[in-house]
Amino acid sequence: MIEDRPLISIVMPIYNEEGILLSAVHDLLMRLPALDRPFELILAENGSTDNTAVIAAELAAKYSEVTTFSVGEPNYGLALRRGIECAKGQYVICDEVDICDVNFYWRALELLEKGDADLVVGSKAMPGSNDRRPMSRRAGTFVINRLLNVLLDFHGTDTHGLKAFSREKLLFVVQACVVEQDLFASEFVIRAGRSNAKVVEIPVNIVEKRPPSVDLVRRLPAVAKGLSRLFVAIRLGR
Ligand SMILES: Nc1nc2c(ncn2[C@@H]2O[C@H](COP(=O)(O)OP(=O)(O)OP(=O)(O)O)[C@@H](O)[C@H]2O)c(=O)[nH]1
Ligand SMILES: [Mg+2]
Repeated sequence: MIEDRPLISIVMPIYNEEGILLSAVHDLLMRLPALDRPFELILAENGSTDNTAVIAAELAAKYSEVTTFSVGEPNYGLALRRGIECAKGQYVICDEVDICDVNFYWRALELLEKGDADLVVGSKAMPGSNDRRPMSRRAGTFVINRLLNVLLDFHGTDTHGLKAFSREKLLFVVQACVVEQDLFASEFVIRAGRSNAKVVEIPVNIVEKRPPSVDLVRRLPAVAKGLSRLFVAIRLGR
């Protein structure tokens, strides 16, 4: 039975994932009890054109720990943000359906619970990491990170993907973010780093359960727009 307030909220944006959603969630639900902490799993859907929303609703009906919502058009950042805002847990873990890395949860929770971090970022690009995605995706991550380093004075090695944080300490950062789509996750990490929060990167092993669902090239206009908006907001303060 779910407790009134879970300790951990796992927020997972989902979009056109009918191929792996059911098996990924079942697999995750089998492994989560080992954490020995009450949890909730929030499936944040928007704009899917396949059966993703229906499967998510069925999972929510079947498992008391699972909830789901759908918000309008495809928008990764908006889904993540809404999920974080409605999370009930003290700690929020952001994961992706093609990753579901419980090993990251363990390591991140240890840092959060000891007070050694307010935000733990799973880095695919720091020493010790092992990113087994296709070369084009790794190149994309490299280019985005260099742009964030140069344009936004970001000092870390990755912003997208696995994250865990104290909701109480970082909700104000989420609410200060101005971009949606893919760059929301980057803005969140960068703004957290510019606040007083303790941000710690840890290396992760990435093996995706399927190839990326959104074409890299089709994402470029939204990423370029988000980067210029972020430059104005963060560097020029407007
Ligand atoms: N709600 C929502 N979820 C999305 C959207 N796009 C992607 N997702 C979800 O976000 C997670 C990551 O999506 P992927 O397509 O694997 O993105 P990725 O290529 O791994 O991203 P990188 O690791 O940065 O290269 C998955 O759980 C997707 O279902 C979207 O528009 N809306
Ligand atoms: Mg992926």
